[in-house]
Amino acid sequence: MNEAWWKEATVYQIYPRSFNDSNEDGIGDIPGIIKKLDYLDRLGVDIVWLNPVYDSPNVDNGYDIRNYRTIMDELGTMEDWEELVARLHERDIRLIMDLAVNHTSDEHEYFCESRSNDRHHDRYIWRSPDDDGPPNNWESFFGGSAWEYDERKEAYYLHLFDIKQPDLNWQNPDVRDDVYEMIEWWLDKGVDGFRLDVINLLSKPDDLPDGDPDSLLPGSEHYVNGPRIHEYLQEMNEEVLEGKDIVTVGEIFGVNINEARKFTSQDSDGLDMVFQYEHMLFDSGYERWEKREWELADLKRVFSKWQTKLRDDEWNSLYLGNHDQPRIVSRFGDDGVYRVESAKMLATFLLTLSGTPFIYQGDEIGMTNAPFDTLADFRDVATIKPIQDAIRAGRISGYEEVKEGASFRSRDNARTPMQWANEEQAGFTEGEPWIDVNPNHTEVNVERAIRQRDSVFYHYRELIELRNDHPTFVYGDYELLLDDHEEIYAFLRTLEEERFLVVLNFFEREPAFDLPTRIEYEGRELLISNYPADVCQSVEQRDLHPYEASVYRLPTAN
Ligand code: TEU
Ligand code: CA
Repeated sequence: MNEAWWKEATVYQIYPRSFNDSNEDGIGDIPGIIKKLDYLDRLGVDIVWLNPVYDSPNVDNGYDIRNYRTIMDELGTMEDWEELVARLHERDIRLIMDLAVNHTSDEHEYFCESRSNDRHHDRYIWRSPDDDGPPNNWESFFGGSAWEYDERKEAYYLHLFDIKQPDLNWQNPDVRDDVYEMIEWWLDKGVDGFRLDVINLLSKPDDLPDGDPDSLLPGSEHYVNGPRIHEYLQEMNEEVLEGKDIVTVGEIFGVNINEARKFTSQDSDGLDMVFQYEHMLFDSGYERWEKREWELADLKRVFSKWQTKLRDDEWNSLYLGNHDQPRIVSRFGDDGVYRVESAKMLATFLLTLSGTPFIYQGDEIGMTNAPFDTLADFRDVATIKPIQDAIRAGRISGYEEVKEGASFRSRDNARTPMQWANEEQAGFTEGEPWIDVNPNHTEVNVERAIRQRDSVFYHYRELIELRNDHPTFVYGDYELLLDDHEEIYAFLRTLEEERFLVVLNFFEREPAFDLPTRIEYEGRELLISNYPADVCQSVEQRDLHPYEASVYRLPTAN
C-alpha cells in the first residue's frame, strides 16, 4: 500500500466565472472565492482545483490562453491569486491549477507572430492547402473542420477545439521547453499541482493522415494517444514534475484502462492519476444533443473495472460530473421529487469508492440542470456552434427540434452560477450574471443547506469525515455484490480487519435487497444513510427506499 496525501484527499472543483462575484460585474472572480473559504473549510475539502484563470479572450472560458503568466482581468490580479494561495494554505487546503497546453489562444503572442511574420511558425501546426481544401478531414470537438484557413499566410492551421484555439506543435522542442519553464514558474509561486487538460491529445502524427469519415470524431484515432505522447509526458515528468511534493491529474479522452495505465504508472509517464472518460460516454450519442438511456449495468462495469484493475503504483480519480458535463442529480439521479435523496446517494457512491474524489461546485447542495428555453440562453461554444451549423446546413429546423437533448447535455448546465441564497441572482452577484441563474435557487441554495441539519451539504461533509476516519475507503479492496441486479449497486470495501458494505439504490423503485449468504452481517452497524436510521437497520431481506444509500460496518473481514 503506497500511501500519499493526495490519495487521502477530497478535491473541490471551482469554476471561477460561476462561483462568486465580488465586484458586481456579473462574473465570478478570485476575490469572490476568497470570501467563501470558510464555506470550503466547513465542507472539509483538502484540495481546490481551479479551472483556468489565465489571461484569455474567453471564447472557451479560459481554455484559450493568451498569456500563461498573468491573471485574466475579469477574474482579478496576480496579487489576488497570491492571496488566494496564502489563505488556502493557512487552512491546509492545497491548490491545483489547470494546465491547458494542447493549444493556446490565437491571441497568444507566438501565434500572432507565426501568423503575421512567420516568427515562431513551427510552434503551431501550419500546412499549405491541399487541392484548395484543408490538409485532411479531421473534425473539431466543437463541430466543423479542425482546420482554419488564414488568408494572409495562405495556409491552414490545426485547431482541435475552437477556431480561436490553435494547437501547439509539440514536435518542436521550443514549445516543450516553454511549457516546462512555465510549469516551474507556477511551482515557484506555490501551486500544489496541476490538472492537465486533454493531455493525451498532444502528439499528432507527422503525415496527418485522414481519419475514418464515419467515426464519431474523424481524426481522433490519429491524435488520441498519438505516436510520441508517452515520450512527451515522460520528458515533462523528468524535467519538472518528478520528485516534487505535488499532485497531477491528466484528463485523458477516449482511453481504455490498459492505455491509461501508461499515463499513471510510475515507471512510465508518472502522472499521479487520470480522469478516465468511459462513464461520461455511455449516455451520449453521435450528435451533441443526442441523449441515450444508460443502464446501471454500464456504470457497474466501468466503475468495477477501474476499481479493481489498477496496480499498486497506479491510482484512480473519482468524478461523476465537472464543468463539461450535465449536473449529476439530473443525469444519474432524480432532479424532481427525489432530488435530495438521490444527490445524497450519488455523494455516497463518490465518497466510498477507491480513488481521489472530485466534488464539482454546487453538487454538494444538489444543484440541477437548468431550463435553457432558447438558444440565446446558452453561452457555451460547444453547445451553440454545432446547433447553429446544423440549422445552417438544414439538418435541423431550429433549436426546438433538439431542445430536449441539447438542454440536457449542454456544458452550461454545470456553469450556471453557484446558488448561495434565496436572493436576487442567487446571491452570486449584485449585477447581471454572465449566464442566467437557475430559477430553482429559491429552493436549492447554500444558505438553506447550511440551516437544515439533514441537507445534502451535511451529507457530503459527513461522508468526507467518514473517509478521513477510515483508510479502508481510500485503500481498501473493492468487491462488487449482486453483479446482475438492475437497480441496486452494492459493494464491499475491505482493509485488513475492517469491512464496509455500501448499498445504493439507483432508482425510485423499491427493490428487495437480499445479501449473499456468504456475507457475515450479524452485528453490523449502520454508519450513514440518507434515510432515518431506524428504517435502515436491517439489511437482510427488506425493500430499499427510493434512492436509498446506506453504509454499514460489518463485524469481521473474513
Ligand atoms: O475538455 C475536453 C473535451 O474533450 C470536452 O470539451 C468535451 O468536448 C466535452 O466534455 C464533451 O461533453 C477540456 C476542458 O475540460 C474543456 O472545458 C475545454 O473546452 C477543452 O478541454 C478544450 O480546452
Ligand atoms: Ca467580478
